[in-house]
Amino acid sequence: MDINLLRKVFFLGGRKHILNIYGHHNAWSMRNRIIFSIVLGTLMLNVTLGYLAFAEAPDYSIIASPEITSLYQGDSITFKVTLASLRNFDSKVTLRAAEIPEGVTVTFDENVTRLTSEENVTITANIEVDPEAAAGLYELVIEANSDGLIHKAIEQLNIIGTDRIIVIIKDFWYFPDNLTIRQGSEVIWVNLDLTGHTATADNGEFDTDLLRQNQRYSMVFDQVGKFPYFCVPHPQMVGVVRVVE
Ligand SMILES: [Cu+2]
Repeated sequence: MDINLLRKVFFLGGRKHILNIYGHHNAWSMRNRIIFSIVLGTLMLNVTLGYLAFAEAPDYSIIASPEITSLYQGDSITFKVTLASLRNFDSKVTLRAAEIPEGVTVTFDENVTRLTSEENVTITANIEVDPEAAAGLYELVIEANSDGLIHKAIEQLNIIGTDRIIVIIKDFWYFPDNLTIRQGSEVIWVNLDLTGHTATADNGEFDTDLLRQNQRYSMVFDQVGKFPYFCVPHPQMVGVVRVVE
């Protein structure tokens, strides 16, 4: 049998240099062109199917506003959760607070709502903070669920300390590292690490000096303002105390 015929039929041609219209040799064999076409075709098909499966499916969005809510220990406040239909989404949506700090309760005016493309749905959420809840800046995660289609919104919750607030030093960090307190409140830093740490104000307003394990230092903040601080042996450890009226 003619070996050249076999090569043509089964694309075993190897390097068949074809002269193109510019008279240059074309290094691409017919087999490479076919493989390239198949790969490109498959990729485009995948992109198309992916687009149809995800982008075109009805969906919805959720946002919480305002982005950050501040309240005192023992207080309560409301914020808004807005749901919007995308691509004619029309279904029941259930809301819940998925992640909340200890001592905080979140309730919604409506837990279940029907969302249609007619209009956005805005639900009022109520936050209640126990007087014993730890002051600090937290993230509240609000989860919406519609038959397993889940979306989340994050509400920043700043619990303002009103009396005596403990900042734990552990694993080379301050907890909370971002603290707002009412004027005249006391902050106590307690070091739980084996390693010694300090909380030293950038501008010299206070300095705990080196705290050994289980040692503590107390400071009453009488002046309104923002007091960033850091750890002298580990300057990457940083925190801030904000004092409000
Ligand atoms: Cu340190």
